[in-house]
Amino acid sequence: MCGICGVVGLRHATPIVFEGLRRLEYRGYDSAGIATLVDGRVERRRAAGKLDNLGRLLEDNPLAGTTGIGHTRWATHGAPTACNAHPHGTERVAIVHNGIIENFETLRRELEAVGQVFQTETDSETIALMVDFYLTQGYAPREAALNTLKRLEGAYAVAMIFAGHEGS
Ligand code: HGA
Repeated sequence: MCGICGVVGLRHATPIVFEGLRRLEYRGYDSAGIATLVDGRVERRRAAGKLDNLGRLLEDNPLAGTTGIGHTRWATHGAPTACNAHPHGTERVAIVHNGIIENFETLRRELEAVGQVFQTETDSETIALMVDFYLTQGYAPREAALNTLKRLEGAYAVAMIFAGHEGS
């Protein structure tokens, strides 16, 4: 079962989020990832397999920033690959998701029709690309998130970070 965690703080976020994911390991997972805001930009690191794989990736490619989200994934939609690992997102937003979006196929078709390009096989990426779509339409992050949540069917928990919005 997935685990999600996030931090908005003054200290380096990655070690805190990583420790949060360690504490969630017992739930079982097939891949893991972390996204932070670095100088206002969304940056992600994701790895298939054990958290140690993500740890090695982070040693080679450290992730700065004081705002971050993390995820341990137990795949329901899409193979357990690094590409399908959370966080999902664009240059404007990154999200982690626990649960299943029952109506993701409908939402995916809608988003593709307005030009959003999917990179994964997951139901979760629909959340990221719908929030991203609303952001491009001029909605503020909170409104973009709320508009998106209204469209989701299923059971879920989500955490999001927004480019240029540290501390929220
Ligand atoms: N449906 C998402 C998240 C899976 C999950 O919450 N597992 O416990 C996915 O497949 O990535």
